[in-house]
Amino acid sequence: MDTNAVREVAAAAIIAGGRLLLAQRVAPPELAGMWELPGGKIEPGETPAQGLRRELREELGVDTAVGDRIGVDVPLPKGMVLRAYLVSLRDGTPTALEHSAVRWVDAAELAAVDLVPNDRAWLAELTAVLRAG
Ligand code: 9L3
Ligand code: MG
Repeated sequence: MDTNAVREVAAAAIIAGGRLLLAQRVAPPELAGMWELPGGKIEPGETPAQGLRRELREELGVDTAVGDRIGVDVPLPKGMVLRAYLVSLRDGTPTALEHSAVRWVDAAELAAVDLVPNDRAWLAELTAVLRAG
């Protein structure tokens, strides 16, 4: 078992045309139906950018470019940490391959959406980026 390394879960803030892409979780039961920034666990041997690009190919069927971090580190159970990255689309149309739906939201819609509790830590920064462009 990996006893030293902090396992990172990376989440993507994909922003285009002043809107943010959200994906609707199907599991676990307490999160099903809620919206999140797509992403997942970085595997040993992957950089966060490599792992997040892989997750976005698997979950959304898109090729992406991973940019700067945004917002705070969010502690998760079992010593994991959740981090958000600004991500741009390079190829493909985001499709819900592992979620029940995807949607694009503007700043006002983001404020009203049922976002998973972890991701609410980034609301202020996400809203600022959306309002800026
Ligand atoms: N998680 C929270 N917010 C997110 C993502 C991508 C993930 N935006 C949490 C949910 C799980 C854990 O991180 O507890 C692992 O994520 P996944 O592998 O279920 O996507
Ligand atoms: Mg995931």
